[in-house]
Amino acid sequence: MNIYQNILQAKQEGKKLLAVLIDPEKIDLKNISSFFDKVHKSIATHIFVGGSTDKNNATENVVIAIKKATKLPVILFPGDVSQITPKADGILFLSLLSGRNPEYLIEQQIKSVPFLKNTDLEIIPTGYILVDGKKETATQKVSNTKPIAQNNLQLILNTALAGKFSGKKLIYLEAGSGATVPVEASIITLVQKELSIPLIVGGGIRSKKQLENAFSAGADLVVIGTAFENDEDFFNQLKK
Ligand code: 1GP
Repeated sequence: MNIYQNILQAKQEGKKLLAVLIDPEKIDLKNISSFFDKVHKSIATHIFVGGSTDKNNATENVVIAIKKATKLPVILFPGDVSQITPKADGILFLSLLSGRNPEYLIEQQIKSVPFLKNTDLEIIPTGYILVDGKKETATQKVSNTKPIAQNNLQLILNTALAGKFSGKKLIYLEAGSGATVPVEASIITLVQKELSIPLIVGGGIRSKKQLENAFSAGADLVVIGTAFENDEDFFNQLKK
């Protein structure tokens, strides 16, 4: 499976993608089969696994259980090096470009090499940009970085383009998990117009309308976590 090629192809065909974000600290593995029954009836195309922290080192077991429950691509979205497991299909190899903390720009990436180099994980270089979602998010606290204000369009755009020029294959525009305000449509449109590589958008999207707004503004792939954690019936609104 070539995850990135599939994302590129979907972008070329104008097919929109939806990732369900599973936080290993929060998922109840006892309910995993009924959870995936709902996922499979929905328009979800990808499973992301990760969180800002994983205090119980649950990621690997969660990924193993997910792989048994679905054929959708399972992609690590790790908060740090401890959340890397070879049992997934791929990994978003993230650099927190909106921040100025070397730990999340390059240190964690160097520390991850011994865990990555002998795996079959598809490694997808991803520029990660945190914008202000009007709530102090876990990403902000754990990474000890500040999000970019949503009215600072030029800085958001230049950060995304600096990521592209550095060779990132994806840009992930993030308002932070549980954000009060998702990334504004105008920002998505501006970045998408200039970017050409696929654009992921996430954080604070909890209604079908907000999902459609992000897609029509230009997001190629939207990530939703909290809304599914709070109410699995949300999948019923997103049926195929
Ligand atoms: C967080 O973008 C993801 O990193 C998803 O955010 O949990 O708010 O859906 P939510």
